[in-house]
Amino acid sequence: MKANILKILKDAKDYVSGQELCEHLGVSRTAVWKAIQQLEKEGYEIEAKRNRGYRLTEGKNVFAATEIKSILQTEQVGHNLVFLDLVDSTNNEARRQAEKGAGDGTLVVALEQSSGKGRRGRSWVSARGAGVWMSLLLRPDFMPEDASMLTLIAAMAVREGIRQVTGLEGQIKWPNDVVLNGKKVCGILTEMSTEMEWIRYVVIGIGINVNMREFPEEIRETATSLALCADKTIRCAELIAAVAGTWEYYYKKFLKTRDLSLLMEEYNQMLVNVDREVKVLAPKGEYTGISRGINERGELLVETNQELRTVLSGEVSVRGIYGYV
Ligand code: BTX
Repeated sequence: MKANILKILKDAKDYVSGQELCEHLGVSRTAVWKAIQQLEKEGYEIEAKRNRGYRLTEGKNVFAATEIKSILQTEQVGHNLVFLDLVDSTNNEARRQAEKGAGDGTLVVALEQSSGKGRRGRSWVSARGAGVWMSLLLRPDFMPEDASMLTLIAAMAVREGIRQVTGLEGQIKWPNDVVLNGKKVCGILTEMSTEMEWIRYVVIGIGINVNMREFPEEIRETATSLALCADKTIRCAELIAAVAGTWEYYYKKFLKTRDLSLLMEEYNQMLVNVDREVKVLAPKGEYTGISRGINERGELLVETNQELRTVLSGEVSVRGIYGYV
């Protein structure tokens, strides 16, 4: 109900009488009043005037569940929204939610992570309220070997969500980073639980540096944020809604063919280092070659001495030859 009241107040831009809100939502005046109080606690400024009703003061940058819900335009993603103040890792929380039976499309968002995770035991810096730290729970009915493509789709969704909200044109660093000005602005960690040949669930963890202005020493050279690139504060709730919407758009296309054949052309346009020399750091040793973009399975094609090698995600890291990107 809070999100509905918020939506009505946002749309009206002027006073809305308590009576109107009651009638619209089919609840009592006391219930409306209580919801307004809760919205104020979340950080909204709401004027209440006798005989006129309630009016929302515009321009407040609120990062809370109600705000996200009031602007989400998805069919499914985020309708079950778990919003936490502090959590170890939103991926861990999404897994706990999955074990308790949470459904496909559940979205876990936290203001802060105490042990944000990267791949292979690395950690992810997740400053409080300064980024989007979220995990999407999926219960797909395809095979485990198809799941690595989800990371690529999430990267497309983030890249496009960033563009919609900020106008910034990021690039994808295969398989799981989004970069701006040659620096990492987003990392994606996909985890899954399988049983025999079947996926029980997949968790796609997305970390986007939004309003961070400074980074710890060890990532200062390689990390950036949207605020630094756009030179303004960005609304996290708006970004979450945009990424959730673009995710649904791309994921639907993926489900039509269960591969990236409808997406690879667009993906390759977003990809950094296409037709340039890259270094592949594989477990059996490293080699260099020319990146030729992905195929319909999401594998990276790297040309070496007239031979076209396919690089599987998860197996390797890829670097441009001049540093991180
Ligand atoms: P990755 O293993 O590709 O990248 C991790 C590496 O990136 C670290 O070792 C460090 O060098 C660098 N790094 C750490 N924090 C940041 C940061 N904030 N910005 C830029 N570079 C950084 C990437 O793994 C996958 C990250 C997923 C993070 C999300 S947040 C929500 C969800 N919950 C969770 O625990 N992880 C995911």
